[in-house]
Amino acid sequence: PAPVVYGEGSRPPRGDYARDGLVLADYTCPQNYAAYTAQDHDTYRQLFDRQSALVPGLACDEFIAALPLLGVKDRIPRFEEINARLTPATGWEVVAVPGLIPEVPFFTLLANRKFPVTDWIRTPEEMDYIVEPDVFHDLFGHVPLLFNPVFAAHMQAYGAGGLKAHGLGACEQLSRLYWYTIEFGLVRQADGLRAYGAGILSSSGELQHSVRSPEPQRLALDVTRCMRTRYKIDSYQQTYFVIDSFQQLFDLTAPDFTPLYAQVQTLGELAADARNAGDTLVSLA
Ligand code: HBI
Ligand code: FE
Repeated sequence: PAPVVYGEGSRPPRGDYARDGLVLADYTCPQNYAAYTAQDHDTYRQLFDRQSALVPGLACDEFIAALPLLGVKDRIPRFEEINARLTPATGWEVVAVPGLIPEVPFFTLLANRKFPVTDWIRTPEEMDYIVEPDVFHDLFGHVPLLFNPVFAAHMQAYGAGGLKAHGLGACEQLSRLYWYTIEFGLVRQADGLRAYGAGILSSSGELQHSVRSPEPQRLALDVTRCMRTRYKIDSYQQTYFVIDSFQQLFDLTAPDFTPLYAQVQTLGELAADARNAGDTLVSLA
């Protein structure tokens, strides 16, 4: 299959896409549960135990409330075990994919409330950092918030918007919105800043950094500013975008983005750490 372009830079997908004809046209494949080794299950259990101990006070309330709904945590879950709870809750279904997939199949799955979950897990050597999403990043980072009706509706709308963006040649701009919200977004709660982005929630180091460090700048989410802002895929973010609620995220991203894409073209791109007049800074306190 074609190499997958993932946002700002393409990298060779790691999964086994030619799995003797088991990878379908929509890039989904069966979760080959028997292929997991005892080490794979142990890696999942260690990651889950370490990360769930870190989330109190750093992850948003909705994530904390939904995390137990993943069910098993001492082994890699069977995706149908998760779907038994997820589908009745918000109509979403977890489907297995061999890794990063091209943007149109990705958006198409989201638009149909199917969340693509990579079916392999990292090696023990990659415990602290992995470039490409694996089953732990996808299940621990992304799936709990799919139990939240407003966030689940946003994710479906994002998929539909992605198919429109593809038609407009605006996927790179939309991938920045995905990056700075669904992957690395922060939310302001009454008791302070919390993480809701999957890339943060599944990272042992960035969870603390994103919510507590004075180093990065934090901006109130403005969709145009966000889509102008380049990002790096292999270091902590230098800029985080903050929402006040998932309802606000849904409302901000509901309108047709066509005029915003034009504005982004006119105003031009900004570096990941750019300071820009007109930004609304969000303080740590
Ligand atoms: N594929 N499996 C998978 N998971 C992702 O999160 C993903 C993808 N392909 C493309 C992609 N994300 C991003 O480029 C989106 O912004 C489209
Ligand atoms: Fe992700």
